[in-house]
Amino acid sequence: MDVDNNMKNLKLEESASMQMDSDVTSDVQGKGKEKEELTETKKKLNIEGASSSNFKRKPVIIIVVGMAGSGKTTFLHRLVAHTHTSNIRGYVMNLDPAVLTLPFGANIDIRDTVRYKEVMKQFNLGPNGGILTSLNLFATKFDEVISVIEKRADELDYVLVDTPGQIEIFTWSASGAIITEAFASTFPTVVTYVVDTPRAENPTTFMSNMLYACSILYKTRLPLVLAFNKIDVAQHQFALEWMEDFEAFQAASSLDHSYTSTLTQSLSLVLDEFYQNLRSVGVSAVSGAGVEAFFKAIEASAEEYMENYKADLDKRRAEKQRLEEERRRENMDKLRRDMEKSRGETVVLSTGLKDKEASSTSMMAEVDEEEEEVDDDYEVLTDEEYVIDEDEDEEIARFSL
Ligand SMILES: Nc1nc2c(ncn2[C@@H]2O[C@H](COP(=O)(O)OP(=O)(O)O)[C@@H](O)[C@H]2O)c(=O)[nH]1
Ligand SMILES: [Mg+2]
Repeated sequence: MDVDNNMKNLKLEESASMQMDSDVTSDVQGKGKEKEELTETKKKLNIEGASSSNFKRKPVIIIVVGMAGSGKTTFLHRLVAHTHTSNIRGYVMNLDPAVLTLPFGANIDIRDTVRYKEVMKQFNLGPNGGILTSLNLFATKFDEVISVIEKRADELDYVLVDTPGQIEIFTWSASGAIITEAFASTFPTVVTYVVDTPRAENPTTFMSNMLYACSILYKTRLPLVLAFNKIDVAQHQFALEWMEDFEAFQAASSLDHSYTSTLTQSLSLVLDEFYQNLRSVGVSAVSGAGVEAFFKAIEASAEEYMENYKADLDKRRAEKQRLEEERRRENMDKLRRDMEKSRGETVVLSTGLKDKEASSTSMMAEVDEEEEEVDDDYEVLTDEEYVIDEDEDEEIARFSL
């Protein structure tokens, strides 16, 4: 799996750094533009309205997430090595802009597109802000990434995706959601949550990992595979036991009488349902143990994706589209009524952001053209502009869902 020249041709770097260099003069401006671009990308990717007709059964996308240091990158390296020896055709994507060296050659690397240190300097950000902003910038070009993979779809079995060290940067950011949804609406997508097994021997650490994995499952609504990593150091049998039998977990956590232990015990009851919904495998990124079982779990999850998740995704999309159309129709009716009321004459619409007193009279006011131009308390919109504005608001509203 050598570095793919196709990706280089995309000139992602050029466009992203152009965006950084040009009119971004302050944080606020930068963020606004970023948001605009993300919204635009979402439109381009057609995430909301993607039809299932362009959906492909292959490659299966494996998004690897997990706490910092759990071994995501090392595990990915192991998976890449496995694909080489077993004739599996795969693509590797690195989404961690801050990683210094990668043990594998990534076909698509965020670092080829965005320079994280430059982003930190230009936007005056700390390390986490820098990683997040870099990911946002990359997400604005994600439609191009998807089309590169689409072109290669027939030649690929898997796309392995490494995510930033700090889990929340990917799992709780708008760009993480955009990237995940873009994948999931085009290919079968499975999330792999990597657990640091030796550390998870502590019941409280185990519980924080499970809660995190659970929240990712419900947020992404994608099949999830738990990869208990580092089994060369500690076997993961205890974890399987805790997941199957909450009494065993309670017994282990009751040794400690702190508040967290009581909370942890209660949570184990809640998570019972969650445990039924996933597959878990023990792996070692260092020794290579469990990799075969891992790929089997991925295959089964991809099947499950096609059977359940895909249908659910289509249903959610159709429902969202229906609601949007309804909202749009209501807005159009409102606009028509307003137009009838004004009998075709220009009216001043309130932006809702300005001085209340002024806005209360704004709808009634019939203002003369010159006055409108100088008065920046009001925004005069033509019918067409009004409709466009509504659409934009909706995009932003959907985006924050
Ligand atoms: N013993 C052992 N160490 C591992 C294994 N996987 C990763 N590590 C170590 O865990 C540390 C963090 O790994 P890394 O892949 O950078 O974690 P990431 O932040 O999740 O990408 C490194 O020192 C790795 O050598 C494993 O399976 N066994
Ligand atoms: Mg890493």
